[in-house]
Amino acid sequence: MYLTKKLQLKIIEDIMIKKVYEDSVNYFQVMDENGVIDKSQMSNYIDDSKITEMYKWMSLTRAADSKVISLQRQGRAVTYGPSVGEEATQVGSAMAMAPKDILVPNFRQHGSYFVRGLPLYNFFLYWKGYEEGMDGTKAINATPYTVPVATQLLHAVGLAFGQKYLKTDANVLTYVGDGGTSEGNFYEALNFAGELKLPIVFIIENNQWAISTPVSKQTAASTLAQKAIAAGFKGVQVDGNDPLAVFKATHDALENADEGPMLIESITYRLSFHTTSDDPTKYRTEAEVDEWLKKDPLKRVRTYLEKKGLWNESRQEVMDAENAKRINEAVEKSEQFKPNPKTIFENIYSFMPDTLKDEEDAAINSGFWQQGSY
Ligand SMILES: Cc1ncc(C[n+]2csc(CCOP(=O)(O)OP(=O)(O)O)c2C)c(N)n1
Ligand SMILES: [Mg+2]
Repeated sequence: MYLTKKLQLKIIEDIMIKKVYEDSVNYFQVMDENGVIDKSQMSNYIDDSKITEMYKWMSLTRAADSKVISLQRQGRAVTYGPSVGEEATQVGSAMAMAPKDILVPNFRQHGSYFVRGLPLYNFFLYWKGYEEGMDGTKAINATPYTVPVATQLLHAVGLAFGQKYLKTDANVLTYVGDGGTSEGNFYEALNFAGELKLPIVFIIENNQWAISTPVSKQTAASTLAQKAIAAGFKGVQVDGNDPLAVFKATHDALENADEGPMLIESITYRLSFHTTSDDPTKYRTEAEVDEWLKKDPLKRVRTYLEKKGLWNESRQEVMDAENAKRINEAVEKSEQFKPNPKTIFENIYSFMPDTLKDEEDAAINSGFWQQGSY
């Protein structure tokens, strides 16, 4: 019998090649952009009072965000990366944590900090430029903001390893941006977490941009969630502008974290600039932003609550006024803060090297600041 070359190859392929691995990534949403809920997808731990709470946290986050931007524009705050548009990812996930769990953010998860209980005073103090603001993270089981992209992931993995080793029963929740997934640290963290089956949940806050690099130029992979597969655990995509979906994915992942890690790719959008020193009009269109404005997490949750009779304009006004009052008080308090200039020298090492001591003495002697006057 004569067999074409193609057929011969096909027979060889059938005999010689077997599929050794296959996986898939699911995407899910609970509340759509019109505020309509798919009840079959809803977490048992969510009810209308929780949804109202989510709305309040997201609103506080947005209000605090615009306050720092305004302060920065007046020279009263340092460079700041806003979270506007990303509140559902932050609030939805942080609300799924137990108090004992540990939060390891990057530099943008302001909403997660608020939900965990970081005082507004600490937040504004930090963004005024004082590291002391981050002292408040100890009390809320969180690590400070981390600016070097993706480095927080290995810290998070170390913390998760510690929890497992010490059998504390606490889990770790950490975040990384879409850009951060191209860092070596990201792959190393996933690999460790997978191999050691650590109690950790990774959230990729995929806001579509890494400064001016769009996610389409970040990777050839169709999803970022699939990157978990190579590390031996599951990845899932959620609508990151839907706090209910983010809550559910995070809650499920934390509940099963004793069996190992989970990667959640939260699809959201950075509605504002990367930081106060960026101008996004240089690299993206207004039409793109307009499309995402329709998916604004605050808008959809408010629509839902209003339809249910749980929210209205007068409640909104009361909440806005309360938020503004709390924010202004915190800003005023942070502006009273008297920094200790010695921290420039003393916060670097656990001990004071001689060379640094010499620099400190020289600074004092030069009258750069008067010792004891602070
Ligand atoms: C190791 C490192 N490289 C570069 C930078 C400069 N940088 C700050 S944020 C950023 C982009 C991060 O994008 P992404 O991970 O998507 O997070 P997003 O800012 O969108 O929240 C870059 C390149 C940095 N801070 N750290
Ligand atoms: Mg990004």
